[in-house]
Amino acid sequence: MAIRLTSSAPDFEENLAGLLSAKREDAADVNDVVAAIIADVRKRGDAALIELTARFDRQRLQPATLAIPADEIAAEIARVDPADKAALQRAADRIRAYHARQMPTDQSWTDPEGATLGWRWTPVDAAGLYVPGGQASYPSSVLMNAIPARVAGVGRLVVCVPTPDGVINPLVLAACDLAGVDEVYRIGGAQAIAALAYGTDTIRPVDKITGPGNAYVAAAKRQVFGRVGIDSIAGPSEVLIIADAGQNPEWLALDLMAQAEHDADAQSILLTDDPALADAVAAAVDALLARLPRREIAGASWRDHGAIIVTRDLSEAAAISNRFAPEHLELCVADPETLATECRHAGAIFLGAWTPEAAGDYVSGPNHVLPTSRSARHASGLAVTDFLKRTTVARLSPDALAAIGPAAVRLAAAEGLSAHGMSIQSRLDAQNRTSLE
Ligand code: HSO
Ligand code: ZN
Repeated sequence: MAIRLTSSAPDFEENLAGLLSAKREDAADVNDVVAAIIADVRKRGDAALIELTARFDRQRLQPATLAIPADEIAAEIARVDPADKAALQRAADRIRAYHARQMPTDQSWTDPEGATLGWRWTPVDAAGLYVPGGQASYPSSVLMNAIPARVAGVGRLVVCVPTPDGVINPLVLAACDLAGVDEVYRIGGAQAIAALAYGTDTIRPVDKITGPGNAYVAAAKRQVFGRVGIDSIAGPSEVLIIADAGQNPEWLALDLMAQAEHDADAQSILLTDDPALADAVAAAVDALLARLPRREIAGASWRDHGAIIVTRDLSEAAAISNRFAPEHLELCVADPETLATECRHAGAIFLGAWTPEAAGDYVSGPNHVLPTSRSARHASGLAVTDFLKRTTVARLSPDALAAIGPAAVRLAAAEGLSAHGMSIQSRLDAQNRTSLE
Protein backbone atom coordinates (compact mmCIF):
# COMPACT_ATOMS: atom_id res chain seq x y z
CA MET A 1 0.00 0.00 0.00
CA ALA A 2 1.34 3.37 -0.99
CA ILE A 3 1.88 6.12 1.55
CA ARG A 4 -1.11 8.44 2.08
CA LEU A 5 -0.56 12.07 3.05
CA THR A 6 -2.79 15.08 3.63
CA SER A 7 -1.34 18.51 3.05
CA SER A 8 -3.19 20.05 6.01
CA ALA A 9 -1.74 17.51 8.47
CA PRO A 10 0.83 18.92 10.90
CA ASP A 11 3.55 16.45 9.91
CA PHE A 12 2.93 16.87 6.16
CA GLU A 13 6.03 18.91 5.37
CA GLU A 14 8.23 16.38 7.12
CA ASN A 15 6.63 13.44 5.31
CA LEU A 16 6.79 15.19 1.97
CA ALA A 17 10.46 15.99 2.49
CA GLY A 18 11.06 12.31 3.21
CA LEU A 19 9.27 11.31 0.02
CA LEU A 20 11.15 13.88 -2.05
CA SER A 21 14.56 12.80 -0.81
CA ALA A 22 13.92 9.04 -0.77
CA LYS A 23 16.52 7.18 -2.79
CA ARG A 24 14.93 4.80 -5.25
CA GLU A 25 17.98 3.29 -6.86
CA ASP A 26 20.89 1.69 -5.13
CA ALA A 27 23.52 2.49 -7.69
CA ALA A 28 25.84 -0.50 -7.63
CA ASP A 29 29.45 0.62 -7.91
CA VAL A 30 30.47 -1.00 -11.14
CA ASN A 31 32.99 1.65 -12.14
CA ASP A 32 36.10 -0.50 -11.79
CA VAL A 33 34.65 -3.41 -13.74
CA VAL A 34 33.47 -1.04 -16.46
CA ALA A 35 36.83 0.75 -16.65
CA ALA A 36 38.55 -2.61 -17.15
CA ILE A 37 36.12 -3.57 -19.93
CA ILE A 38 36.61 -0.24 -21.72
CA ALA A 39 40.39 -0.57 -21.47
CA ASP A 40 40.20 -4.10 -22.85
CA VAL A 41 38.08 -3.04 -25.85
CA ARG A 42 40.42 -0.12 -26.53
CA LYS A 43 43.41 -2.45 -26.47
CA ARG A 44 42.12 -5.56 -28.19
CA GLY A 45 39.13 -4.27 -30.19
CA ASP A 46 37.06 -6.98 -31.86
CA ALA A 47 38.84 -9.78 -29.98
CA ALA A 48 37.72 -8.27 -26.67
CA LEU A 49 34.16 -7.77 -27.95
CA ILE A 50 33.97 -11.39 -29.08
CA GLU A 51 35.33 -12.72 -25.79
CA LEU A 52 33.07 -10.56 -23.62
CA THR A 53 30.00 -11.42 -25.71
CA ALA A 54 30.79 -15.13 -25.32
CA ARG A 55 31.08 -14.65 -21.56
CA PHE A 56 28.06 -12.41 -20.90
CA ASP A 57 25.66 -13.31 -23.73
CA ARG A 58 26.74 -16.91 -24.39
CA GLN A 59 27.17 -16.12 -28.06
CA ARG A 60 30.06 -17.17 -30.27
CA LEU A 61 30.75 -14.42 -32.77
CA GLN A 62 33.45 -13.57 -35.25
CA PRO A 63 34.40 -10.13 -36.54
CA ALA A 64 32.25 -10.83 -39.60
CA THR A 65 29.18 -11.74 -37.51
CA LEU A 66 29.28 -8.83 -35.04
CA ALA A 67 26.97 -6.93 -37.39
CA ILE A 68 23.55 -8.38 -38.10
CA PRO A 69 23.52 -8.63 -41.91
CA ALA A 70 20.71 -7.14 -43.98
CA ASP A 71 19.30 -10.54 -45.02
CA GLU A 72 19.08 -11.71 -41.40
CA ILE A 73 17.36 -8.45 -40.43
CA ALA A 74 14.89 -8.90 -43.28
CA ALA A 75 14.19 -12.51 -42.24
CA GLU A 76 13.54 -11.44 -38.63
CA ILE A 77 11.28 -8.58 -39.74
CA ALA A 78 9.32 -11.01 -41.92
CA ARG A 79 8.32 -12.83 -38.72
CA VAL A 80 6.69 -9.68 -37.28
CA ASP A 81 2.90 -9.65 -37.20
CA PRO A 82 1.77 -7.17 -39.92
CA ALA A 83 -0.54 -5.47 -37.41
CA ASP A 84 2.44 -4.86 -35.09
CA LYS A 85 4.39 -3.52 -38.03
CA ALA A 86 1.54 -1.17 -38.98
CA ALA A 87 1.30 0.09 -35.39
CA LEU A 88 5.03 0.73 -35.34
CA GLN A 89 4.75 2.58 -38.65
CA ARG A 90 1.94 4.74 -37.27
CA ALA A 91 4.04 5.57 -34.23
CA ALA A 92 7.11 6.31 -36.36
CA ASP A 93 5.19 8.66 -38.65
CA ARG A 94 3.80 10.64 -35.72
CA ILE A 95 7.13 10.81 -33.89
CA ARG A 96 8.83 12.00 -37.09
CA ALA A 97 6.22 14.69 -37.74
CA TYR A 98 6.56 16.00 -34.18
CA HIS A 99 10.34 16.08 -34.23
CA ALA A 100 10.51 17.70 -37.67
CA ARG A 101 9.03 20.79 -36.03
CA GLN A 102 11.87 20.86 -33.52
CA MET A 103 14.46 21.51 -36.21
CA PRO A 104 16.01 24.86 -35.29
CA THR A 105 16.89 27.44 -37.91
CA ASP A 106 20.20 29.15 -38.63
CA GLN A 107 20.41 32.87 -37.93
CA SER A 108 22.41 35.68 -39.52
CA TRP A 109 22.10 39.44 -39.16
CA THR A 110 24.21 42.55 -39.52
CA ASP A 111 24.23 44.88 -36.53
CA PRO A 112 24.53 48.69 -36.67
CA GLU A 113 28.33 48.53 -36.21
CA GLY A 114 28.66 46.41 -39.35
CA ALA A 115 29.24 43.05 -37.70
CA THR A 116 27.53 40.18 -39.48
CA LEU A 117 26.73 37.63 -36.80
CA GLY A 118 24.84 34.41 -36.40
CA TRP A 119 24.97 30.69 -35.92
CA ARG A 120 24.63 27.50 -37.91
CA TRP A 121 23.34 24.12 -36.83
CA THR A 122 25.03 20.97 -38.09
CA PRO A 123 24.35 17.34 -37.18
CA VAL A 124 26.89 15.02 -35.62
CA ASP A 125 28.44 12.74 -38.26
CA ALA A 126 27.55 9.50 -36.50
CA ALA A 127 25.32 8.52 -33.60
CA GLY A 128 25.17 5.25 -31.68
CA LEU A 129 22.00 4.07 -30.05
CA TYR A 130 22.13 1.52 -27.25
CA VAL A 131 19.11 -0.80 -27.05
CA PRO A 132 18.90 -3.04 -23.98
CA GLY A 133 18.28 -6.74 -24.46
CA GLY A 134 15.66 -8.91 -22.79
CA GLN A 135 12.60 -7.49 -21.00
CA ALA A 136 13.46 -3.81 -21.35
CA SER A 137 14.11 -4.05 -25.08
CA TYR A 138 11.44 -1.59 -26.20
CA PRO A 139 10.90 -1.06 -29.94
CA SER A 140 9.20 2.24 -29.08
CA SER A 141 12.44 3.47 -27.50
CA VAL A 142 14.32 2.63 -30.70
CA LEU A 143 11.97 4.99 -32.55
CA MET A 144 12.25 7.68 -29.86
CA ASN A 145 16.05 7.71 -30.11
CA ALA A 146 16.64 7.02 -33.78
CA ILE A 147 14.02 9.27 -35.36
CA PRO A 148 15.25 12.56 -33.83
CA ALA A 149 18.77 11.63 -34.97
CA ARG A 150 17.55 11.04 -38.51
CA VAL A 151 15.48 14.24 -38.50
CA ALA A 152 18.61 16.11 -37.36
CA GLY A 153 20.39 14.77 -40.44
CA VAL A 154 22.87 12.48 -38.70
CA GLY A 155 24.83 10.77 -41.47
CA ARG A 156 25.41 7.38 -39.86
CA LEU A 157 23.16 5.78 -37.30
CA VAL A 158 24.36 2.67 -35.46
CA VAL A 159 22.48 0.41 -33.04
CA CYS A 160 24.01 -1.97 -30.50
CA VAL A 161 21.63 -4.52 -29.02
CA PRO A 162 22.73 -7.53 -26.97
CA THR A 163 21.22 -10.83 -28.10
CA PRO A 164 21.77 -13.19 -25.15
CA ASP A 165 21.76 -16.82 -26.33
CA GLY A 166 21.20 -15.50 -29.84
CA VAL A 167 17.67 -14.29 -29.11
CA ILE A 168 16.71 -11.17 -31.08
CA ASN A 169 13.53 -9.14 -30.64
CA PRO A 170 12.25 -8.91 -34.26
CA LEU A 171 10.18 -5.83 -33.44
CA VAL A 172 13.36 -4.02 -32.38
CA LEU A 173 14.83 -4.77 -35.80
CA ALA A 174 11.61 -3.62 -37.48
CA ALA A 175 11.88 -0.35 -35.54
CA CYS A 176 15.52 0.03 -36.60
CA ASP A 177 14.46 -0.50 -40.20
CA LEU A 178 11.57 1.99 -40.01
CA ALA A 179 13.74 4.64 -38.37
CA GLY A 180 16.47 4.25 -40.97
CA VAL A 181 19.24 2.75 -38.82
CA ASP A 182 22.33 1.98 -40.94
CA GLU A 183 24.16 -0.69 -38.91
CA VAL A 184 23.04 -3.07 -36.15
CA TYR A 185 25.56 -4.92 -33.94
CA ARG A 186 24.66 -7.79 -31.61
CA ILE A 187 26.73 -6.63 -28.69
CA GLY A 188 25.73 -5.08 -25.39
CA GLY A 189 26.93 -3.89 -22.01
CA ALA A 190 29.92 -1.68 -21.32
CA GLN A 191 31.78 -3.37 -24.19
CA ALA A 192 29.23 -2.03 -26.70
CA ILE A 193 29.58 1.50 -25.33
CA ALA A 194 33.37 1.21 -25.51
CA ALA A 195 33.18 0.00 -29.12
CA LEU A 196 30.89 2.90 -30.07
CA ALA A 197 33.15 5.43 -28.37
CA TYR A 198 36.58 4.17 -29.44
CA GLY A 199 35.84 1.97 -32.45
CA THR A 200 37.30 -1.40 -33.38
CA ASP A 201 38.43 -2.87 -36.71
CA THR A 202 34.79 -3.73 -37.45
CA ILE A 203 32.87 -0.92 -35.76
CA ARG A 204 33.75 2.65 -36.61
CA PRO A 205 33.41 5.05 -33.68
CA VAL A 206 30.47 7.45 -33.32
CA ASP A 207 30.27 10.99 -31.98
CA LYS A 208 27.22 10.72 -29.76
CA ILE A 209 25.75 7.81 -27.79
CA THR A 210 22.16 7.74 -26.56
CA GLY A 211 19.78 5.14 -25.18
CA PRO A 212 18.95 3.48 -21.88
CA GLY A 213 20.80 0.61 -20.26
CA ASN A 214 21.64 -1.17 -17.03
CA ALA A 215 24.12 0.03 -14.40
CA TYR A 216 27.08 -1.15 -16.50
CA VAL A 217 25.90 0.70 -19.58
CA ALA A 218 25.20 3.85 -17.55
CA ALA A 219 28.66 3.74 -15.96
CA ALA A 220 30.27 3.13 -19.34
CA LYS A 221 28.45 6.12 -20.85
CA ARG A 222 29.71 8.31 -18.01
CA GLN A 223 33.26 7.06 -18.54
CA VAL A 224 33.36 7.67 -22.29
CA PHE A 225 31.72 11.10 -21.96
CA GLY A 226 34.02 13.72 -23.45
CA ARG A 227 35.39 11.32 -26.02
CA VAL A 228 31.78 11.22 -27.28
CA GLY A 229 28.63 13.08 -26.32
CA ILE A 230 25.99 11.22 -24.34
CA ASP A 231 22.35 11.81 -23.51
CA SER A 232 21.29 12.12 -19.89
CA ILE A 233 21.51 8.99 -17.76
CA ALA A 234 17.96 7.76 -17.19
CA GLY A 235 16.89 6.83 -13.68
CA PRO A 236 13.76 4.84 -12.80
CA SER A 237 10.60 6.16 -14.44
CA GLU A 238 7.97 8.22 -12.63
CA VAL A 239 4.50 9.66 -13.08
CA LEU A 240 2.64 12.25 -11.06
CA ILE A 241 -1.09 12.68 -11.63
CA ILE A 242 -3.14 15.64 -10.48
CA ALA A 243 -6.83 14.78 -10.51
CA ASP A 244 -9.97 16.59 -9.40
CA ALA A 245 -13.34 15.30 -8.24
CA GLY A 246 -15.29 13.43 -10.86
CA GLN A 247 -12.36 11.68 -12.54
CA ASN A 248 -12.57 7.96 -13.26
CA PRO A 249 -10.72 6.13 -10.44
CA GLU A 250 -10.11 3.02 -12.59
CA TRP A 251 -8.42 5.07 -15.30
CA LEU A 252 -6.25 6.83 -12.73
CA ALA A 253 -5.31 3.50 -11.13
CA LEU A 254 -4.33 2.15 -14.55
CA ASP A 255 -2.23 5.23 -15.29
CA LEU A 256 -0.43 4.86 -11.95
CA MET A 257 0.22 1.17 -12.57
CA ALA A 258 1.34 1.79 -16.16
CA GLN A 259 4.32 3.55 -14.67
CA ALA A 260 4.76 1.16 -11.75
CA GLU A 261 4.91 -1.91 -14.01
CA HIS A 262 8.11 -0.63 -15.63
CA ASP A 263 10.30 -1.17 -12.64
CA ALA A 264 10.12 -1.85 -8.90
CA ASP A 265 12.04 1.44 -8.52
CA ALA A 266 9.47 3.39 -10.55
CA GLN A 267 7.34 5.94 -8.74
CA SER A 268 3.63 6.73 -9.16
CA ILE A 269 2.04 9.59 -7.26
CA LEU A 270 -1.54 10.86 -7.18
CA LEU A 271 -2.38 14.37 -5.97
CA THR A 272 -6.03 15.23 -5.57
CA ASP A 273 -8.16 17.80 -3.79
CA ASP A 274 -10.92 15.20 -3.33
CA PRO A 275 -10.46 12.74 -0.41
CA ALA A 276 -13.21 10.50 -1.80
CA LEU A 277 -11.34 10.17 -5.11
CA ALA A 278 -8.17 9.36 -3.16
CA ASP A 279 -9.99 6.47 -1.47
CA ALA A 280 -11.51 5.24 -4.71
CA VAL A 281 -8.17 5.24 -6.53
CA ALA A 282 -6.44 3.43 -3.66
CA ALA A 283 -9.10 0.71 -3.82
CA ALA A 284 -8.94 0.55 -7.61
CA VAL A 285 -5.15 0.09 -7.52
CA ASP A 286 -5.48 -2.77 -5.04
CA ALA A 287 -8.08 -4.45 -7.22
CA LEU A 288 -5.91 -3.95 -10.29
CA LEU A 289 -2.80 -5.31 -8.61
CA ALA A 290 -4.61 -8.59 -7.98
CA ARG A 291 -4.88 -9.24 -11.72
CA LEU A 292 -2.02 -7.39 -13.40
CA PRO A 293 0.47 -9.79 -15.06
CA ARG A 294 3.36 -7.63 -13.85
CA ARG A 295 1.87 -7.30 -10.35
CA GLU A 296 5.16 -8.31 -8.66
CA ILE A 297 6.99 -5.32 -10.12
CA ALA A 298 4.08 -2.88 -10.04
CA GLY A 299 3.12 -3.92 -6.52
CA ALA A 300 6.65 -3.42 -5.21
CA SER A 301 6.87 0.00 -6.85
CA TRP A 302 3.50 1.07 -5.44
CA ARG A 303 4.26 -0.26 -1.96
CA ASP A 304 7.76 1.19 -1.68
CA HIS A 305 7.52 4.43 -3.68
CA GLY A 306 3.87 5.13 -4.44
CA ALA A 307 1.98 7.98 -2.79
CA ILE A 308 -1.48 9.51 -2.63
CA ILE A 309 -1.55 13.10 -1.42
CA VAL A 310 -4.75 14.96 -0.62
CA THR A 311 -4.27 18.70 -1.11
CA ARG A 312 -6.37 21.72 -0.15
CA ASP A 313 -6.83 22.71 -3.76
CA LEU A 314 -5.38 22.20 -7.23
CA SER A 315 -2.97 25.13 -7.00
CA GLU A 316 -1.38 23.55 -3.98
CA ALA A 317 -1.16 20.29 -5.93
CA ALA A 318 0.66 22.12 -8.74
CA ALA A 319 3.09 23.64 -6.23
CA ILE A 320 3.82 20.21 -4.75
CA SER A 321 4.21 18.74 -8.23
CA ASN A 322 6.82 21.41 -9.00
CA ARG A 323 8.85 20.17 -6.07
CA PHE A 324 8.80 16.64 -7.49
CA ALA A 325 9.61 17.88 -11.00
CA PRO A 326 8.19 14.61 -12.34
CA GLU A 327 9.25 12.95 -15.55
CA HIS A 328 5.57 12.61 -16.56
CA LEU A 329 2.78 14.86 -15.28
CA GLU A 330 -0.86 14.02 -16.02
CA LEU A 331 -3.42 16.74 -15.38
CA CYS A 332 -6.72 14.87 -15.15
CA VAL A 333 -8.79 17.90 -14.23
CA ALA A 334 -11.67 19.85 -15.74
CA ASP A 335 -9.44 22.72 -16.92
CA PRO A 336 -5.98 21.27 -17.54
CA GLU A 337 -4.72 24.19 -19.65
CA THR A 338 -5.13 26.64 -16.77
CA LEU A 339 -3.53 24.29 -14.25
CA ALA A 340 -0.65 23.64 -16.66
CA THR A 341 0.37 27.30 -16.45
CA GLU A 342 1.21 26.65 -12.79
CA CYS A 343 3.27 23.53 -13.54
CA ARG A 344 6.79 24.65 -14.32
CA HIS A 345 8.95 21.60 -13.71
CA ALA A 346 8.01 18.43 -15.61
CA GLY A 347 9.55 16.41 -18.43
CA ALA A 348 6.23 15.99 -20.24
CA ILE A 349 2.72 17.19 -19.44
CA PHE A 350 -0.40 15.26 -20.44
CA LEU A 351 -3.54 17.37 -20.50
CA GLY A 352 -6.95 15.98 -19.63
CA ALA A 353 -8.51 12.61 -18.97
CA TRP A 354 -8.15 11.50 -22.61
CA THR A 355 -4.39 11.86 -22.67
CA PRO A 356 -2.98 8.90 -20.76
CA GLU A 357 0.79 8.88 -20.42
CA ALA A 358 0.86 5.47 -22.11
CA ALA A 359 -0.33 7.10 -25.34
CA GLY A 360 2.68 9.38 -25.08
CA ASP A 361 4.97 6.38 -24.64
CA TYR A 362 4.07 5.27 -28.15
CA VAL A 363 2.01 7.41 -30.48
CA SER A 364 1.33 10.99 -29.41
CA GLY A 365 4.54 12.22 -31.03
CA PRO A 366 6.65 13.86 -28.27
CA ASN A 367 9.70 11.96 -27.10
CA HIS A 368 9.42 9.47 -24.26
CA VAL A 369 13.08 9.78 -23.27
CA LEU A 370 12.60 12.28 -20.45
CA PRO A 371 14.41 13.69 -17.43
CA THR A 372 13.96 11.53 -14.30
CA SER A 373 14.85 11.80 -10.60
CA ARG A 374 13.75 15.45 -10.35
CA SER A 375 16.13 16.54 -13.10
CA ALA A 376 13.19 18.15 -14.95
CA ARG A 377 14.13 21.16 -12.76
CA HIS A 378 16.99 21.78 -15.20
CA ALA A 379 16.77 19.27 -18.06
CA SER A 380 14.55 18.40 -21.02
CA GLY A 381 13.60 15.27 -22.90
CA LEU A 382 15.53 13.95 -25.88
CA ALA A 383 15.15 16.22 -28.91
CA VAL A 384 16.48 16.85 -32.40
CA THR A 385 18.90 19.40 -30.94
CA ASP A 386 20.63 16.61 -28.99
CA PHE A 387 22.02 15.43 -32.34
CA LEU A 388 22.99 18.90 -33.54
CA LYS A 389 25.76 21.31 -32.68
CA ARG A 390 25.55 25.06 -32.98
CA THR A 391 28.50 26.84 -34.57
CA THR A 392 28.69 30.59 -34.13
CA VAL A 393 29.65 32.72 -37.12
CA ALA A 394 30.97 36.30 -37.19
CA ARG A 395 32.27 38.57 -39.94
CA LEU A 396 33.51 42.06 -39.08
CA SER A 397 33.79 44.72 -41.72
CA PRO A 398 36.76 47.11 -41.44
CA ASP A 399 34.38 49.71 -40.02
CA ALA A 400 33.03 47.22 -37.48
CA LEU A 401 36.53 46.37 -36.27
CA ALA A 402 37.35 50.06 -36.08
CA ALA A 403 34.26 50.65 -33.99
CA ILE A 404 34.49 47.78 -31.52
CA GLY A 405 38.18 46.83 -31.70
CA PRO A 406 39.48 49.49 -29.24
CA ALA A 407 37.38 48.00 -26.45
CA ALA A 408 38.92 44.61 -27.14
CA VAL A 409 42.44 46.11 -27.16
CA ARG A 410 41.71 47.63 -23.78
CA LEU A 411 40.43 44.33 -22.32
CA ALA A 412 43.41 42.42 -23.75
CA ALA A 413 45.75 44.81 -21.97
CA ALA A 414 43.80 44.37 -18.74
CA GLU A 415 44.17 40.61 -19.07
CA GLY A 416 47.88 40.93 -19.82
CA LEU A 417 47.55 39.29 -23.24
CA SER A 418 49.65 41.41 -25.54
CA ALA A 419 49.40 39.29 -28.70
CA HIS A 420 45.64 39.56 -28.40
CA GLY A 421 45.88 43.33 -28.25
CA MET A 422 48.36 43.54 -31.14
CA SER A 423 46.28 41.16 -33.28
CA ILE A 424 43.57 43.80 -33.27
CA GLN A 425 45.69 46.93 -33.00
CA SER A 426 47.78 46.00 -36.06
CA ARG A 427 44.62 46.01 -38.14
CA LEU A 428 43.41 49.28 -36.66
CA ASP A 429 46.83 50.79 -37.39
CA ALA A 430 46.68 49.56 -41.00
CA GLN A 431 43.33 51.25 -41.39
CA ASN A 432 44.69 54.49 -39.97
CA ARG A 433 47.69 54.36 -42.34
CA THR A 434 45.49 53.88 -45.42
CA SER A 435 43.16 56.64 -44.37
CA LEU A 436 46.17 58.99 -43.94
CA GLU A 437 47.47 58.18 -47.40
N1 HSO B 1 7.35 5.19 -19.93
C1 HSO B 1 8.70 4.82 -20.34
C2 HSO B 1 8.84 4.60 -21.82
C3 HSO B 1 8.16 3.39 -22.36
N2 HSO B 1 6.96 2.95 -21.98
C4 HSO B 1 8.56 2.55 -23.33
C5 HSO B 1 6.63 1.90 -22.71
N3 HSO B 1 7.61 1.64 -23.52
C6 HSO B 1 9.68 5.90 -19.88
O1 HSO B 1 9.32 7.16 -20.28
ZN1 ZN C 1 5.96 3.54 -20.19
